[in-house]
Formats: sequence, structure tokens, C-alpha cells
Amino acid sequence: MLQSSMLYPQDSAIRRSVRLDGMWKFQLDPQACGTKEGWIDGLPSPDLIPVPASFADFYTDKETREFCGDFWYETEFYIPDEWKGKEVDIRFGSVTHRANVYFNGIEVTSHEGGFLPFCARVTEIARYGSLNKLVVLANNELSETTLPCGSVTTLPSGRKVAKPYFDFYNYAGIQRSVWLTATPKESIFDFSVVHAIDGTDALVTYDVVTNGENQVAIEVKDEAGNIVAEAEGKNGEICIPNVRLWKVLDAYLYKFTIRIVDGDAVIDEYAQDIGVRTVAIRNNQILINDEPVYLKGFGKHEDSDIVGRGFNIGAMKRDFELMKWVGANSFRTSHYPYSEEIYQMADREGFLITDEVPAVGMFPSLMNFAEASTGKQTAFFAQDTTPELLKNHLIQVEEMIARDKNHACVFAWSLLNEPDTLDESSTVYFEKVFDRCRELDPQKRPRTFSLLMNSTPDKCKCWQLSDFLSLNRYFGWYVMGGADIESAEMMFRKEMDAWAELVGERPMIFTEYGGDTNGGIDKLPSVMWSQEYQIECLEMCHRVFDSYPFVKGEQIWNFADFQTTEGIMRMDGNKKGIFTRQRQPKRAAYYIKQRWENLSDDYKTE
Ligand code: CKU
Repeated sequence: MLQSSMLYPQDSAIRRSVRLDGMWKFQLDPQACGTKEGWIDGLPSPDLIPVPASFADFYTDKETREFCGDFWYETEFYIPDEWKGKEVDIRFGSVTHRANVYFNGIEVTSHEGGFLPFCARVTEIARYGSLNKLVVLANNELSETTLPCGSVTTLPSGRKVAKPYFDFYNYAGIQRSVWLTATPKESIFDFSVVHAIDGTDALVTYDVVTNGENQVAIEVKDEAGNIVAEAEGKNGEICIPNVRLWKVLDAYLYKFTIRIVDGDAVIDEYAQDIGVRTVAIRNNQILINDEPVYLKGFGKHEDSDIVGRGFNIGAMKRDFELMKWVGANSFRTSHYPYSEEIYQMADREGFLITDEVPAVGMFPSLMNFAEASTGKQTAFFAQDTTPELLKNHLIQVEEMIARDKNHACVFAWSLLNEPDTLDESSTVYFEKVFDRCRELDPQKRPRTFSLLMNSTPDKCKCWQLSDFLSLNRYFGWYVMGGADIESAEMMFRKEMDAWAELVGERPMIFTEYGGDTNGGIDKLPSVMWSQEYQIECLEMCHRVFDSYPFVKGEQIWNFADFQTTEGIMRMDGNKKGIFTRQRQPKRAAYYIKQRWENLSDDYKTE
């Protein structure tokens, strides 16, 4: 059972929510002495930094940017007198990777995992009508039991350094909004909706969780504000006559309002925009409302200049505009659940999301993907630490589904990214994660995971658990790039032939492919890293995809260039973006636009 409600904060006739974003006090704690020294009552010599944001890229010295360990935040704010008698919560969109929260000098909660929300209830210790102090102890260390996985080494100077087992910078901090909320004592804690289509009508089965016994009433309004359906009871079925379905790139959202009522009095009210649609996998097809869809899009990151992984509302808007411009219809939230505002926008724009839990780096190496192709094998899920990892993994699957289950845009869950799949222990581990997901998701959406290059048809022991296969393949880049691209294509086709024999009726999509290029490097004829070669590499992959009818989607790695740990494989970050980190097109973007505008959304329908 979840500790706190995952509902996104909102104002209603009853609820109040205030963003606490802005400049907060901030202090690194390299000796981890803050708790002992009483920092929970206030930071001794803080700097000021923005919330939400990653702390790393504000500073001009390397030690602060690369800081690994404990770091603290502090802010103060008033809680109004009128809030007496309500439940008061502090809600964090995320703190990366873990947090202990102190309110007016008392520890009120702690949370593990850097990409999902949590609340601290402060009703009893709030000072109404006066100033309150919030202090957060955060930590960004990685281990083989955290999601994502990694390790920490200590330099001779005693300084800790994070060693991610994944290819994105280990940004940390209070990266999403912090809210102060007031809800009534009897309140709506959670709800879920499941859609079915019945001719021209929709049947929406709903379930509302409250902490009281009063009656629940539901009202559904169309976009023009007309009430189209009503119901009473904590659970039941609502019929929306002549439903306008939520369709890919043609979204329609009903306002679904839940009220707790006592006669004429409204005790609590919560409203969410809901798209009505179904999802199914059948006969090699991904079906939305029983209509086949071919996925065109990207693996992305929450990553931008200066604020790092901090939620960047401007970048969000620009990214959706660029995705529409280039003809995309979908993306994967590689490699962690993104900010909630992004799902709200995808609902509104009609984008399909594969929602990914931060299960990345389940391979013991900094460059796990490069290492894996050497054939060196590890039994990652057969260690003493595996039970602890699994426990964290299952909690994060639960939190992700609780947060995102009602979004029309979320059509599938990605439960792991490029894990070890070659050892028997992987299957045991995977089954637990896949089963838990199925059990928790009211809509029973398809489950998948991204298969690393070494998870080949002859060796992978876990592909059969995926409702559709998601492959990450770098033929023409990590494997036989440049002048060898012809051989890369042959090898790629050989693997695809083997999958074709094995997989049968299951659709496959590509969740990663492509190559790095530094925007601005042109070369005729092409060489690897030039803009021309990025296009050639993508063209080769597309030739292969186009020849296999069960390939039902292509999501390029990556939408935009992004920051990584420094190293010889990365030139100030990963440059596989079709757009630069500043969100301007590389040459490949024009090629992709041309291809995707000519591929209908139901391309390859048999
Ligand atoms: C990407 C097998 C591929 C793994 N993939 C993971 C992703 O996070 C990396 O950025 C590879 C890459 O190498 O660009």
C-alpha cells in the first residue's frame, strides 16, 4: 500500500495547492556531518540555488559539479490560518536519488528513488499563520541495489565519485516542483479508469479510493463543458454515449470530476482530463481503439542546458513542437519516469508514451552496452544484493503505475532497459517484475523491456515475457560502422531472420538505433560522426525495418543530444540526437521528417 496519494496537486473548490519553487538555500555536506551538527534546524553556510533544477551545471568548479554524497536544501514559507482543520502535505515531484525531509525540525518522511513523487504529512506540526521551515537532506550515490544502478568510488583525497552503469549524467537535486497542499480530512486518495468501447459508446469502469464512508459522485464533461455522463458510488461503470475517442495525434479529453458528497455538501473534489481509448496487441499489431498504429518517435531524456534534468517547461514545449514538426507520434521515457507535466501534455497532443521505470544499468560496467558486445557475461540477477534490488524495483513499478495509470498517452510499460538476459537468474527476476506490473495496472497495458545488443534470439532468456519486443540495435554504429555498413546490414538481417522464426505473432519495435554526429560536421563522402553518416546509418536501419512486416515501430536514439559522464566515447555528451541539445535540427532531422510524413500512422497494416 502506498504511503501517500499520487494524485497531481490541484486547486478545486475544496483543495488548495501552492508551488514552493524558487531560490532555496543549498549546501553540500561532503563529510556527511549535517545530521549530527543539527542542519535539520537550518543550514550553517548555504548558497542559494533554483528549485526545480539539477545542481550540477550552475557551478564553475568541477568539484561541485561532480559532487557525490549528501547535500541539503532549505526553504521557509507561511501556512495560512484558514488551513487549520485541513490535512497539509508537502509534495515533492521527485528528489534524486533519495531524500530525508525535516519540517520544523522534525523528520517527516524519507523516500528512495529519484524520479517519482512522494508526500510528507505535516498537519500536526505545521505552524498556522506563521513561518515554517522545510529542510531536505538529499543524496545522489548509486549502488547495485538502487534504480538506476551504479557504484561510488573514493579518490585518494577522500572525495566520492559516482560511477553510473548508464549513459546519462548522474544529475541530482530537487529536480521537479515542490508543492504545499491542503486537502480535507475526508479526501480522494486515488482513482482509476478502464475503458471499453461498445459500438458508438464508451464504457468506463472506475474505482475511487477515499479514506471515508461518504458517497462518491462522478461527473464527466466533454470539451465544450456539457455533462455527458454521471454516476454514484466509489466504483462502477459509466457510459459515455457517442464517445469521441482519444486518438493518436487527435486527442480528445473529457473532464472526469470526482466528488465526495454528503447530501448537498461537497466534501472533496478532484478533476482530471481523461482520454478514452483502448490498447491491445493482436496478430502482430499494436492496436489503439482496435486500429493498428506504427510507432514513429524517439527515446528521449529530461536534459537541457543549465538546469540539467530539472523540469524545464520551455524545453517541454519546444520538444513537443519539434516532435510534431518531424512527424513523430510517440516516445519512450528512457530511462526513468518523466515529470508529470510531460504526460499531461502528451495526453493533450495525442502522443503515445512507453513509460519506463528507472531500471537501467543492470549490468556491472560504466559502458554496459559496449562491454556487453564483447561477449563477457555476468549473472547480474544472481548476486547477494539481488533481493534488495528487486524490492526497490517492485516499489518503483508500483509508484510509477499509481502515478501514471490514468493517462491516455501511456500505452505500455517498459520494465527494464538493457539488462542482463543471458543467465537463468534473469528470467526468475523478470517474471516477478512483469507479474507485479500486470497485477497493478488496472488497464492491463502491454509490458515490454529494451533488449541490449547481446540479447540475441539464440541467447536471450527473457524476450517471451514482453507483450511486444523492444530492441536496441546499433548496427552501423557500435557494430561495423563506416565503410563496413554493408556488412552491418547483412548481420542485422541475419538477426532479424532469426527473430522472425522465433517470435511468431508478437510485434517488434526498435527503441534505440542511430549514431553520433556533431551538428556542423559535414563530409563528402561521409565518415562516421559526420551529419551525412548519421543519415546513412538511419537509412540502412530503415531499409531493414521496412523489410520485416512484424516491425511495428521505430524510435530513434535520441531525440536530442544529452549530457553524459565524460570519457573517450563521449564528446561533451552523447551526440546521437536528431536535434542538438539546444533543440535545433541536424541534417538528419530533415531526412526523418520526410520519411515519417510519408509513413502513415497505420503503416504495414495487413
Ligand atoms: C545508448 C544497447 C544500447 C544501449 N543504449 C543505452 C543508452 O542509454 C545509450 O545512451 C546505448 C548509446 O550508446 O548511445
